[in-house]
Amino acid sequence: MTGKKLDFDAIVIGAGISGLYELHLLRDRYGLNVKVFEAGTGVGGTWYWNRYPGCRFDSESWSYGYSFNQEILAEWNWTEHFAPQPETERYLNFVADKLDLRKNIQFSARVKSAHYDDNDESWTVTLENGESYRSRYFVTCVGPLSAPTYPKFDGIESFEGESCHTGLWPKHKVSFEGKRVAVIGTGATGVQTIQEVAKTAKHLTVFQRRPNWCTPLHNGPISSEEMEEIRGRYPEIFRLCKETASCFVHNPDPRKTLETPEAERNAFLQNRYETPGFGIWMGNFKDMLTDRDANKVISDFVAERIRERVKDPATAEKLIPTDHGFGTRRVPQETFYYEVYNQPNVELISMLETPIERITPKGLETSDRSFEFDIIIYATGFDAITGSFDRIDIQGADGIKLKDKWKGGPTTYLGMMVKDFPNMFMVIGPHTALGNIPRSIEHIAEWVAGAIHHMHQNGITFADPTQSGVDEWTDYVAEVGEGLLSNEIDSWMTGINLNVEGKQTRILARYSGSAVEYRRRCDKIAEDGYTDVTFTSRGGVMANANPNH
Ligand code: NA7
Repeated sequence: MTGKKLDFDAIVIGAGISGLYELHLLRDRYGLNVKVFEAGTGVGGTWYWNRYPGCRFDSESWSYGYSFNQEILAEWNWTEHFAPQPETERYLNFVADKLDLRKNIQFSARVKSAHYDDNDESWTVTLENGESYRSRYFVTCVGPLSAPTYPKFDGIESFEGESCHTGLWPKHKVSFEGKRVAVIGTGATGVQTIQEVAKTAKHLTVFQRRPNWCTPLHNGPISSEEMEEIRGRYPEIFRLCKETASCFVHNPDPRKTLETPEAERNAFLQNRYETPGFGIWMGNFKDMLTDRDANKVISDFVAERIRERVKDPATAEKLIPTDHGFGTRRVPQETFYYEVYNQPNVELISMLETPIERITPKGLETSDRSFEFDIIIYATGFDAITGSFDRIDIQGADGIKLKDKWKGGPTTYLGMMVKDFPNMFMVIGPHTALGNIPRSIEHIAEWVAGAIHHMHQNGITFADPTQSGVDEWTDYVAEVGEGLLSNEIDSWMTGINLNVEGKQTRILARYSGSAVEYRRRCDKIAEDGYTDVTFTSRGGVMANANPNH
């Protein structure tokens, strides 16, 4: 043991939705000395970085905000059912002020490395500016979609116009008026960007590789009377989110798709198509995401809607996915997205037919044409789930690197702990329930804070999950993912990112079972005294809370 003084009880990385709540819990509920390091200049995480035009929720705003604080619920008014990014960023600033969180957050502080010290059971966290701090507990709140990735096109640096990645969007206003704009990528982000840029750009060229199944968001304003009515329903809304598999307000329909009479089925699908938000994805026939024939029914239904909405039949066909069924990749939610392709100022280029070969100083070249642009927008996604961990040099006991440990895919305990990375906890790491994410965040942040409090209170200085606990959890994550069509498809949800070396093979990136069962298991483990976690106190006294394990 070195006996060096620790700077903090806990260091948290990230001041997004997870980090803000974790700080509040550890500091205000449990009285710990906490420091948060945040790379941005403000709070918000995802909602700080993703300030691209058209960025907004796909979750109902009123089901997305924090549920733990009555004053926040009473005082904050959402103005749209699916709030735009500026409103969400304002909301998270409001929360940070309300809970007086800023004083424990160091901004513009990107973490470069985090190393566990076996000698005194602490973590040393080093920032890019060279500053270094030590703490007993180390909590990652780095977000599952926070490591933006660019395509590896030749000449990408040579472009003389303006170019931006949606996940690193500048704070200044980018005007598209009179400009020739390219958007590369048509995931959830690209779709939101495209429908916004198309409103003002002189010309917009969309470069699409694989098309996605997009469905209408049906956003609308919330009047002050309606907000009061929603406020009255908060207990009911959050209870419902606790009961659904995905933490959304939508529940799947238990009927079997093919056993439902055709007319009734079509009426239901039409109703789903007209329902705001993810009703069509999370609140559809239950077998749609597991049964290929059922999935084909809904895919055909949505394909017909695309054909109805896009005037040019050839363009419509380019927009209809043929390599995956509806809902097996993340469904982008749209507002007149397909109608954009009826506008004379918008052109769709299928990169499956004519791939981009290089970026040039004036624009880009595909296999059959060259284009000139004033602005190129990269809506090319993220090195998801493990990517934000990979970007930090995280080393556990005996200098083992997390990146190496997870080379063949992550192994975790409850998605919150990793064997040989003692005293490290993850809020939304791999193998956790995602869905309507703040609902999962609240639960996981509370579990993690509870475990840390347990350690702190009992003088426990070392916590590491057992190998058998990790194996069991990893097997369980695999088991609940079986039969789910989405796990047979390449997407960020299965850990694929063709722009990142080593991310070409599908992995078990997330827990794809029910969030209700996820929480039940985690809570039972905590109640039983953190089964399958080895606890020790400095000086060698075993402090395992559960004598049976
Ligand atoms: P996504 O969903 O990963 O989408 C990225 C898009 O960019 C997708 O259309 C990709 O095509 C395309 N892409 C990525 N790299 C390339 C290259 N090299 N060439 C051509 N096209 C490329 O990211 P989003 O940001 O839209 O959304 C991520 C999540 O954030 C979203 O699900 C929400 O939960 C929030 P591909 O499909 O790989 O052919």
